[in-house]
Amino acid sequence: MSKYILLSLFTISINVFSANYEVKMLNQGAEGVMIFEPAVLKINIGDTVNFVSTDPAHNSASLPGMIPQGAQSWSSELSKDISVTFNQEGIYAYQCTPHAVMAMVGVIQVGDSKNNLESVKSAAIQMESMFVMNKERLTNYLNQL
Ligand SMILES: [Cu+2]
Repeated sequence: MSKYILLSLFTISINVFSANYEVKMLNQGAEGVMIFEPAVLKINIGDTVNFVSTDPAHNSASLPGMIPQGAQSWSSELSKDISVTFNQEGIYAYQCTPHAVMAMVGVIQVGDSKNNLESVKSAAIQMESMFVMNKERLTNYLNQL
């Protein structure tokens, strides 16, 4: 019996301390078109982000070289939700693959570490050279971290 209670308490404490966030994939958001909302998130290690296909024809995919070393990448199918749990701290940048040139991107900071922020920022400048609109959106997002 006491073992069971301990196990229950442990399970409850996990639920209490890990949070769930929702990021919508939108054609039109409060801050522009082809946009994630919210596009900038700060979360704790172990938290989960649900990328929700609010409008169709979008996805969420981590950007190679713009996530912490050794971190798990992700890529959802078009028009499908994806749930990502972040177990490694650092800065993560992601895109909507079909609308990357329109700067449909987002950033997530997991925990307090900004160890890879500078490398993500330089990769962002490279990436922004191919944006046809919202050219500084990614840098603006990173500057909010
Ligand atoms: Cu999109």
